[in-house]
Amino acid sequence: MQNPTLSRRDLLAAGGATLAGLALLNSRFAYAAPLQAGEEVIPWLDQMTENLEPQAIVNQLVWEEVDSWITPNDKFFGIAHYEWPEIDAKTWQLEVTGLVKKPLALTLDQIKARKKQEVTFTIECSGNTGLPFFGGGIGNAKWGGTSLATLLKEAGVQDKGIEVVFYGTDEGEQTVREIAMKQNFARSMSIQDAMNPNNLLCYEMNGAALPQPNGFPLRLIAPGWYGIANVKWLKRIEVRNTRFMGHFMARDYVTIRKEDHNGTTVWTETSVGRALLKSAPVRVVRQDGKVTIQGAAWGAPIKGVEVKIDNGNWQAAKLDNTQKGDFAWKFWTLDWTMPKAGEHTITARATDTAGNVQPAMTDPVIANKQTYWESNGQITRRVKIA
Ligand SMILES: Nc1nc2c(c(=O)[nH]1)N[C@H]1C(S)=C(S)[C@@H](COP(=O)(O)O)O[C@H]1N2
Ligand SMILES: [Mo]
Repeated sequence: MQNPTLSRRDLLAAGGATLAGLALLNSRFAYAAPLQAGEEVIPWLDQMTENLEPQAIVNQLVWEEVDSWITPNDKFFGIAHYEWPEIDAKTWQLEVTGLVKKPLALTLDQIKARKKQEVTFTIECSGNTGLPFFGGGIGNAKWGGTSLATLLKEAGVQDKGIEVVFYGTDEGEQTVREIAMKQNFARSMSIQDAMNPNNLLCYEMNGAALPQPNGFPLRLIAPGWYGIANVKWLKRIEVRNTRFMGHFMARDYVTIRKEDHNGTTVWTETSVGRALLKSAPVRVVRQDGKVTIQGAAWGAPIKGVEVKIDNGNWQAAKLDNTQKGDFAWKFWTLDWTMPKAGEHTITARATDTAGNVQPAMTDPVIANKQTYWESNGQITRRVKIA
């Protein structure tokens, strides 16, 4: 354990010099494993992940090592802002409280006895690729659980209820105006968003019991939302009559941006919520002298991906349509014919079925963003062809 007290927050506060030092701790790039027999991975020259431990971010995805569409549980990233609670499922209960006609308290067995529903969903931390050492905050899993909307309907939301708050078991202290508050990790949604039939009270991940780092015994899975909305180690769901302004809604995970309004610059602060269209080159491989660029695209139903090598034209990548799911990443490939020896850049951009195009890094929506959240700009990686 290199640095037992180093938290993500410390890292962010520490700034550039420390980050450069931390980069030296990284060693995972040496272990890039071939995807298929005979395939040789040509490693990226640029670094996207660093294994800093123990800390708030664990087990980052190593892009070069991705060898399945489903990310195995033991290779799935994990994030905890306060602590990693160990919960005894025998004594644990989920409370449904607040402005409901019939408050509920359910054991894990009672939740598992309800109708089961599954969704394959690529969960990405909204901070992913927004920081130099954090590019592996993403994974794709098949989540199993029971419908949140059905449970809320059973509890019966009162007419004055407008907001649903999800509280984790993990707690920490937040200070606002010198008032120190001990509070649970919490995020909220409007009633309408909470009632989306895709939302799961999830107890299963890739067919196994939800692992402890990913929220055992129960977590919210909100397909189409960034990681932060998917509250782990759930303990209480509460319906309220005002918008909820907890730390992770209103102070952290807030995107600060300069926007143009009729020629004047206005500053905006928005809470991180729905996932955004994004793609990334996964790795470059060589087999029998043939070079292929492999990648992934996610964040919205994907219509296409284009790839630009150096300053060349955008070329259409081939989508792998064998794996389906509007909330899951799509893999793609591009044959790289006759690459010249030397260093190259590879940039990917995705288009969704609604026609939106993933923004360039220079697009004002990205360039005028002052915080690292929601960094869905086009990703460029560097590679050297021998
Ligand atoms: N209770 C609780 N839930 C949480 C968090 C947390 O710190 N506490 N982190 C969130 C963040 S920032 C992300 S990106 C996702 C990550 O999910 P994973 O750890 O299963 O990959 O969990 C979210 N749910
Ligand atoms: Mo996150």
